[in-house]
Amino acid sequence: MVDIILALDLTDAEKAVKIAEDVSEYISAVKVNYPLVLSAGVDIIERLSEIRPVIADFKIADIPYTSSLIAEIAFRSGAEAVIVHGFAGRETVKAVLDVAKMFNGEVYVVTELTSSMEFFKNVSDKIAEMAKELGCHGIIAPGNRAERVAELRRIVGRLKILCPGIGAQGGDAKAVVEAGADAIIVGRSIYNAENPKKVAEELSRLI
Ligand code: BMP
Repeated sequence: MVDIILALDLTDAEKAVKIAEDVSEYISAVKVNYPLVLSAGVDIIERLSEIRPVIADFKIADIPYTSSLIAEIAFRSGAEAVIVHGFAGRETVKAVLDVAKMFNGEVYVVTELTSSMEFFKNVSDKIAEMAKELGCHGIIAPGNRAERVAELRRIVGRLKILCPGIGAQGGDAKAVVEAGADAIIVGRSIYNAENPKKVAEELSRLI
């Protein structure tokens, strides 16, 4: 079973909540990122978590101490999972994992970005290995590069693989599912659609 995670990169809290409600039956979680939290406030996490579990995509990438503070705010606000940048190093990822354990939360590690491989080449495989070694819950892998999803799957074994980059960034949902994704992360293709519910329903049928 492959999940759809809704990426709600909106700046209007009411619109965000409405779309999450509209498509809730087709999604397994809502991913919030800076655009929504910085405009609506961190309380939006709790509000959305009444609809579906929330993944706080703060792409934490700081020193371990600061990273643990960010993770703690996310979990205290009701997030079920946080996303951390693997390039920040294992001490940072470990610090976030320690906080997650206190909240029974999950940690997902960004291996490489969908938008650029400029500095990730030769690094992302090592990040994936680290995520597995440390016992993270999963990784974020590029849904617009299905061949990389397949390679990263070989590295992380049974860890979860969540893939953004579907639709608006050119990725094909079916191809990443065949490559081994556990979930696709979809934003603009759903929330900018005239009928978000219809798009979510079609995507769920497709995968
Ligand atoms: P969209 O479907 O509108 O392209 O949104 C993709 C979402 O996934 C955004 O929230 C973005 O921050 C996130 N994301 C990404 O696109 N590529 C990555 O490599 C990692 C991400 O978290």
